[in-house]
Amino acid sequence: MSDLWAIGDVHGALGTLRTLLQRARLTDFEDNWLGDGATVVFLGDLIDRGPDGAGVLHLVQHLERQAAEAGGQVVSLLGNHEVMLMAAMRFRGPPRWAAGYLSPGLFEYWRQNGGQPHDLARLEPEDLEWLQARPVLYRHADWLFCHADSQLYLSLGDSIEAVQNSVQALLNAKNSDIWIDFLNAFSEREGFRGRQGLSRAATMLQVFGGHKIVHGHTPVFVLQNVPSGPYVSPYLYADERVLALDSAMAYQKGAGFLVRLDADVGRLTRPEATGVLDTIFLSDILAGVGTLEP
Ligand SMILES: [Mn+2]
Repeated sequence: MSDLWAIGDVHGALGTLRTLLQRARLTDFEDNWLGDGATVVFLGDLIDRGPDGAGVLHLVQHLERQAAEAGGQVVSLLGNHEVMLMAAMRFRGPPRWAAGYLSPGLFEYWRQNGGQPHDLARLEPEDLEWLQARPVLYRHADWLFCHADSQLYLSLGDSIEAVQNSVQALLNAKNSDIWIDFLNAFSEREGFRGRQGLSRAATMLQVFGGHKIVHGHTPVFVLQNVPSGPYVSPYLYADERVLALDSAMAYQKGAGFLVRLDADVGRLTRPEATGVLDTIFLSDILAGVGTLEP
């Protein structure tokens, strides 16, 4: 099996992302793909909150092209912030939006949730097309990747393809109420916690395939009830069937990790193992390395 890497919510933290990718030797210092046949999965929420969401989006698109040429693969999932951004673009329509002509304020909703108007100014129609085409679920070997620890996915279909089709239909809806309902369901958290969460995770794996779910969306430090910071690591829970990877890299100086998942899945089942082989922490790399997002 070829190398498999995953990274949680980047949220505009372009400098951190570049450092992590370079350190993993997935890119060179000019952001060119070095990963050969590797697969890198981005778990969604590339944009908003941090300083350079548009830059992150364009870097991921660039790597997607270069990886494909080299026989590798970059997979970038749909996150709720991608949906929020699309809603903001679609239902903006100033000055009419302000008068409630098109929407009850999806632009404002996006902005209040970390939307950065300077990112919008740098996005092209092709970017919107790219966002609209994001995969919602992705399965690779034993891993099932999704953005959110939400019940959403099971309500959208009983196969990866059916979920994709449902989401495509939602993203084509002209009625902003449909977008709002979708966003509310997508923003739910902690759906894999507790007894109910355990059975929900088991059902998801049964329906969509795979042995473990990998998600972003809810920062690890929130799920673990620990202080945020650079020493937070991937979190395996729900009977070790769910792996959380949102490192909160845009929130905290020195936070951020990139994880390699192919090396030894068995190791994840050992209770004493903290995470996965070859986790690259920003805190390990930082001495003297560039600038970090505030
Ligand atoms: Mn999210």
